[in-house]
Amino acid sequence: MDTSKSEQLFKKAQQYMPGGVNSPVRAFKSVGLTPLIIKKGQGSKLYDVNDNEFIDYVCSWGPLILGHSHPEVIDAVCTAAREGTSYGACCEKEIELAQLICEAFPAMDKVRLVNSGTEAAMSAVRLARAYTGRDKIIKFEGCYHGHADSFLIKAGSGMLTAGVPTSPGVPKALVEQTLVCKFNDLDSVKKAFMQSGPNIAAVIVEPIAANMGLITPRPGFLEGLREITRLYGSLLIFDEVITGFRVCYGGVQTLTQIEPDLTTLGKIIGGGLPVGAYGGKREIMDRVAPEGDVYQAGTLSGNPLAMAAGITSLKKLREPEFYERLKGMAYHLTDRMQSSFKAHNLNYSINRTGSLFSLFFTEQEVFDYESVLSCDTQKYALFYRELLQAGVYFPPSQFEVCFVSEAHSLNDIEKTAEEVDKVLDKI
Ligand code: KE4
Repeated sequence: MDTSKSEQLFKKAQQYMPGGVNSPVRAFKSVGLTPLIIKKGQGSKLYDVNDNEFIDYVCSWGPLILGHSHPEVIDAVCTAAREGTSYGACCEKEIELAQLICEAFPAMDKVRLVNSGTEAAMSAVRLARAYTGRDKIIKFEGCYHGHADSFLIKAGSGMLTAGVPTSPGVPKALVEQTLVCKFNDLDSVKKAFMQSGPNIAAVIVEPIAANMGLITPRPGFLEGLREITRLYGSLLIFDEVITGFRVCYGGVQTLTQIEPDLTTLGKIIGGGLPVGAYGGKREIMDRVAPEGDVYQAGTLSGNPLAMAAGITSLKKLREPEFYERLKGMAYHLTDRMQSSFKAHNLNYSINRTGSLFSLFFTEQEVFDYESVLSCDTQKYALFYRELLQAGVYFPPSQFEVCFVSEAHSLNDIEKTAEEVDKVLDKI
């Protein structure tokens, strides 16, 4: 496969941007390749600057549940753009998106729109600290809530990929305010609350972890978090930046009926443009300025362009059988891959839920951070490189998840399954 143009352009990128990228996980370091420079996304496909075509399972890390350049989303963005891209003032579209989100999340009386998942999570934590008057938070090993200082401790996603789960530059005083527990291990949470309970403002959790590969909560784990936070008067924050509108027209909280105090969203609600959100019960959200005294702001928050993309996308997700169709495609593919593993006497595991899945190159059952660390990342890198050559674009990290979009056809699924089988022959 000729990727010469990507290589040339990436050299230039490295002159002007650290690592040649604007987000580390795109750097392809862990899979030992030069990143592809993408020219176009269309439906389920990505095209690089050498016009190589790939079936895309990254989908911009989750936002593109409708696939690339969905005609109705593009039309809505173009129409909005003709009326201006940002007013720095209230607009009707932000009200419409806020209403759509609150109607889809019963635990949300009110929502504040921001520009990224990081902004959403950092603002939700600030709000929880103000509301409770406490400073400490609990996060989980391998979970990722964006790059705000308080979260860069034993974090997942690009940090886990780079093997640097705790970032330099975070002041010790802040690190001490973040307690790290084990996902799917309630005892580790109980221990933290016994030690610091009265000082814990919030527990923030990805209710389905998707930044150390996909890990679903064991029965009782989320219920236990809800119970212990209530007991100690701490807030429970569900970080649904990935799972929001991905696992259903709502979130994990909709599927489990477990109501967090605050929810963070991103990705899908922006339809591919930069949007994040945090929301919850009125008595908490009314502490946010200018209603309350907890400050948070943003020049481009609620801009009409991003709102148009988000509104159009969410309305498409309300179509009957949307999520059932998506799950059907993803499960068809993962069933085929599971049988390929077996046919090659590989006891590797696949975790899946709805249109999300992860292949884990380990013989162990993967249910927490430790078991994820047993993965053979070199083997994943080899698998990745061969699959890319075959025209299938998986996430360039063992610790990210694959996404299926509405644009993925049965042909895409069959081709992917066949190419995975051939790659397993090779490696
Ligand atoms: P952003 O600031 O990247 O919009 O969102 C941060 C964030 C918050 N919470 C969860 C659960 C997330 O998954 C993310 C971001 N996800 C990663 C991929 N797993 C973004 C990809 C990247 O960093 O380039």
